[in-house]
Amino acid sequence: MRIDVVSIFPEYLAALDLSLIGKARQDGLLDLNVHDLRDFTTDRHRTVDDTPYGGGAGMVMKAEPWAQALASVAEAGNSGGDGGTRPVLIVPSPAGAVFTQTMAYELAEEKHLVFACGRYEGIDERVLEWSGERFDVRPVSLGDYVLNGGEVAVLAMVEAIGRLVPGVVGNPESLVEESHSDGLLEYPVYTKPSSWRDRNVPDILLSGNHGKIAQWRREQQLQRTAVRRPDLLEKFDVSQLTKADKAALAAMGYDVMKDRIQLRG
Ligand code: 6GU
Repeated sequence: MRIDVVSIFPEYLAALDLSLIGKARQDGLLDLNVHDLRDFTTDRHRTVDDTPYGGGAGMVMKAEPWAQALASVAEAGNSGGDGGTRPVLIVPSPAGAVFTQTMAYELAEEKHLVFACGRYEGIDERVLEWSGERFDVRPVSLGDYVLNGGEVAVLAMVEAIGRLVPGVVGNPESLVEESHSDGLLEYPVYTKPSSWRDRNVPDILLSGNHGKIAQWRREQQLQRTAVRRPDLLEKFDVSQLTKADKAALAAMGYDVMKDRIQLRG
């Protein structure tokens, strides 16, 4: 997979040299390129922003440096020259659609992702319109809070997407049993020693009874999701529930209806 990131703070993205994603780059699984937006300006001051039309606080990112940068990375990614599938342009913004694990899975299938990191009050809207001619444009948000720019969001998204690219995570089994992969939060985990500061690992995990352990973990997932993320439980696919799951949910005060799970009362 090829990934291009355009930012006025390319140093922010240095963390992508580290750990799993850094290794994937070294191994040639991820072809990650970070570009400085200012390299696409033509004035002496390398200007990337200006005052907003209509007035108001802050500055807006100018269109032309973005057009130059995006045209350049679109061209660089089109090495086949066959005009195949359009690259996806991800525009991090608190005004975007919320980034989810499902979105990460979909984006992990793409050949070429481009991230356009806005700063200040955002990028001139005409850039997004213009980009639609050569990119599949997706404004994406991490959640309902405000960051100063897209860079930190890109670190999160590249990590979430990159780890799903085949070969990046050494043991693909570890992708199967993790939070959100099946719509539930992960069960709690423990390691040695079995007794630590008067706290013991649950007996069941020391029992060697793998059927019972699997059942306990599933119950923990349901319970944890009910307490921490009732919104996830309420949109959970009921057809994925076993008889034992339904019994566990009933014991926690949930009614399993035909098409959804609902808190009793
Ligand atoms: Cl993707 N960008 C910015 N600037 N702020 C955010 C965000 C993204 N997601 C949540 N807040």
